[in-house]
Amino acid sequence: MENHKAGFVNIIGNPNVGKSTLMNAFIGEKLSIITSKAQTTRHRILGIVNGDDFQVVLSDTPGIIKPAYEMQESMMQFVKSAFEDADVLIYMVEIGEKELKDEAFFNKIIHTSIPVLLLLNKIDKSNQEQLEEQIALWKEKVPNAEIFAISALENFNVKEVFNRILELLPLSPPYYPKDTLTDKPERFFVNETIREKILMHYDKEIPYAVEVETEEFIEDENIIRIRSIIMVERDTQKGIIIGHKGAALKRVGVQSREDLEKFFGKQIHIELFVKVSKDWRSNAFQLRRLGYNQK
Ligand SMILES: Nc1nc2c(ncn2[C@@H]2O[C@H](COP(=O)(O)OP(=O)(O)OP(=O)(O)O)[C@@H](O)[C@H]2O)c(=O)[nH]1
Ligand SMILES: [Mg+2]
Repeated sequence: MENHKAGFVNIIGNPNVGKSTLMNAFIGEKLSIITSKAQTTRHRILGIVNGDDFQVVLSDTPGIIKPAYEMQESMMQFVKSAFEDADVLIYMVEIGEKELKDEAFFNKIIHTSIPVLLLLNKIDKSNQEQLEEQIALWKEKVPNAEIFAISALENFNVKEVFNRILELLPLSPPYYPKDTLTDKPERFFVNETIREKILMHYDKEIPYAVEVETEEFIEDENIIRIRSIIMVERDTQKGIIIGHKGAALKRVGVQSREDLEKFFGKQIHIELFVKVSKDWRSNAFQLRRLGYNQK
């Protein structure tokens, strides 16, 4: 145990830059949901990589935004907490991006005493010239960071980043039992999988007006029976989610089932219901109940 290394590696950055894609690439499992829409991640999700002599506790966080309603305020609290307990900070940017929309966070990053790895992501979409220009730009903006050009999607340079993390981690016993993969319960992954399908298939305000809650998760030897509630803010949204003759909701159910069967390695039976909970995104009681921390 004397040579054991362990620590927290926290991933922060603007929405949609690929933070969750990176986390999943490190873990080798689909822990965090990924979509092309901004604000896909709403919570802080831990993903743990265990080795004989190390434990890397990664944390995926929501993209940094200026909060417009209470749920987003709570999302930014998750980002702040990720700052506070980091042993290594990963600041992720994507090709073509200029800087963090939130100046206060940006200042924290450039002045922190924690080692910062700046990951320039999505380089599969760039050419050599653009890449060099971007690296020079970020060197100037975040002089305290080590820069890695990566593609989280194509798993390019991800291993190199991981090796560097191992070098930077302090000597420490593990924080979690060595077979732990995440801090979130099974129902969380059910909720998130369903929410991912909703983000993928609906537009405008719908993705942001939806929260999912799993009421029943009953695991038998060969099958898991799930009943989940899709919560929306308005009656009109309920109609849109269900769709003509229930076809839209059915598609969400079928695709969620397929993903969850892979994730849990068991047959899944899933029932979905849609419920209106007026303005839940600004309702302190609902937010607390749904696991968003309140000040
Ligand atoms: N071309 C390319 N696309 C990527 C790469 N990494 C992520 N993406 C895509 O970028 C989009 C956003 O990825 P996410 O991992 O959900 O991004 P995020 O930073 O977690 O986003 P939020 O949770 O909304 O803050 C998805 O469509 C990904 O497939 C990459 O290396 N190359
Ligand atoms: Mg994310």
